[in-house]
Amino acid sequence: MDYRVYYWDIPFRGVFVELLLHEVGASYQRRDASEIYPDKNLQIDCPGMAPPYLYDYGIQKTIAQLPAILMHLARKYDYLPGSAEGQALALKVILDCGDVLMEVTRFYGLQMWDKAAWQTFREERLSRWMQLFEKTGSDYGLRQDRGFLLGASISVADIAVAALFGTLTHCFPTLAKDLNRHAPFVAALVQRVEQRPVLAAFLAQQRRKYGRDYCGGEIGRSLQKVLG
Ligand SMILES: N[C@@H](CCC(=O)N[C@@H](CS)C(=O)NCC(=O)O)C(=O)O
Repeated sequence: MDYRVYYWDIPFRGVFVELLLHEVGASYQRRDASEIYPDKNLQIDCPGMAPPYLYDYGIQKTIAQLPAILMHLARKYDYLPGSAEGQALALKVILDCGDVLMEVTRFYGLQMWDKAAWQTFREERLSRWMQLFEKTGSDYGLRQDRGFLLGASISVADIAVAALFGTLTHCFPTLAKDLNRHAPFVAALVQRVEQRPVLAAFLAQQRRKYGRDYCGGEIGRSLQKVLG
């Protein structure tokens, strides 16, 4: 066994970690986040405020913060571009994904969505986020039928973008047309990544288990209400 992943029974942030682990062929056991959060938060290495957590058997340490987990795995399995610039950009893409998650959930449910607020967000910010990923991909050679977000080979950025937009459009199918309109190359990339055999098998099994559940709590219900 290579890793343990601690997360809730939802895809949201956990799917980023699990997709990358499947992509690189690492073995892991999924554990409920409540085994660490909140009571044992301070007992892990570099205490993390909230899940996901990754326990790495190789170093016998637990890592928190999704971007740190993805960068750790990406470095280990050579899923980063070679140049310093490319590596900074990969981290930037991961952080962008995290920002989108925060915005979609209104900073973890600080406020609930209503139809008007959602519509404004969808038209003004979500569309811009999509265009921004599309611009990055286009700049690095992504096309409708080929390529990756940051160059000629797959990197952690492709996995992150698939985890973000693949999950969003699966859970809220109406958003597929937004992605196709604002980021057609990214939409095609997400499909190509999701169709990689090892990822397709994992996603099929996860989607059977969770259905269209995206994130938890009241904000999850609020999203379903405006988008369902
Ligand atoms: N910045 C952290 C955010 C972690 C986070 O917000 N986790 C959520 C689930 S996705 C949670 O369980 N939050 C509970 C809390 O913050 O108390 C990361 O990227 O890993």
